[in-house]
Amino acid sequence: MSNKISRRRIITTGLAALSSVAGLDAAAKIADRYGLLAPDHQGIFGVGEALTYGAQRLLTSHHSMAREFSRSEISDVSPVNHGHPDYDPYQRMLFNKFKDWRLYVDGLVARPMSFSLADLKSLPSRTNITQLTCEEGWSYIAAWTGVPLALILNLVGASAKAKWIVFYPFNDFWGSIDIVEALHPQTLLAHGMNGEDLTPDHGAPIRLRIPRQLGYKNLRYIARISVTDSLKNIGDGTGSAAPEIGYSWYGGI
Ligand SMILES: Nc1nc2c(c(=O)[nH]1)N[C@H]1C(S)=C(S)[C@@H](COP(=O)(O)O)O[C@H]1N2
Ligand SMILES: [Mo]
Repeated sequence: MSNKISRRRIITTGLAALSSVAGLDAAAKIADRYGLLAPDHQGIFGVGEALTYGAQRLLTSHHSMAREFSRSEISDVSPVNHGHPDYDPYQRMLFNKFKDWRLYVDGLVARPMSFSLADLKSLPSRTNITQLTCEEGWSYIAAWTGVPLALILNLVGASAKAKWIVFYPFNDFWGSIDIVEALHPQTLLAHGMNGEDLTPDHGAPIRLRIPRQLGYKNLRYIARISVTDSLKNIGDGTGSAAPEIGYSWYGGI
């Protein structure tokens, strides 16, 4: 409890300083209402993370869009960060051209569903030409085509209580995003890149394409998506595998 109060005070002080119009009380109410605490915040480092997360959420709102580019700006080379998983069951799925693959969507939903790749490709799609930026210092521009994640969440009837969307890929690099990011119009379950099917190295059969966040949030080779109101009991409770290797849960750019 005391831990919660002190965290809240630090965060709301930061919000008040940033927004300047809001007094401390108003900032406290906003932080409470939106639950502006990143799931991996803890101790002294967590405070910085929570502040950035809370401040960006207030300042950028639901509607801020990542920059989109023209076709002529698509990069000639699309780097790959480590290849696709070289072990079963991914290799088996790949061998069968993902005919046996299904995307499972479960959790706080009215209708748990699974989708074949053909199902996903038959849904309305969008193409965004955006930049993928890796935290290691490289980036490239590509055209990603896929189903808006919001559409999938509507199909399965995600609960109004939904706060986090958790992604389980074929490797152990699982992760999560919040519902605001999940419903953002540029957030795609991408099955295509530069007019072709997604290659294995770029995340086949589908990857999360979330251009407002750094490369490491753009999870590849997804097998299952789960909707939840709490990350506490998932993994170590910090919302992804990323904090375990030193990356913060929030990768906004
Ligand atoms: N499942 C999974 N997704 C992942 C990764 C990973 O190791 N496993 N690496 C991430 C990182 S650090 C980056 S920069 C991007 C790279 O995407 P690309 O290889 O398609 O360029 O994928 C991200 N998605
Ligand atoms: Mo990355």
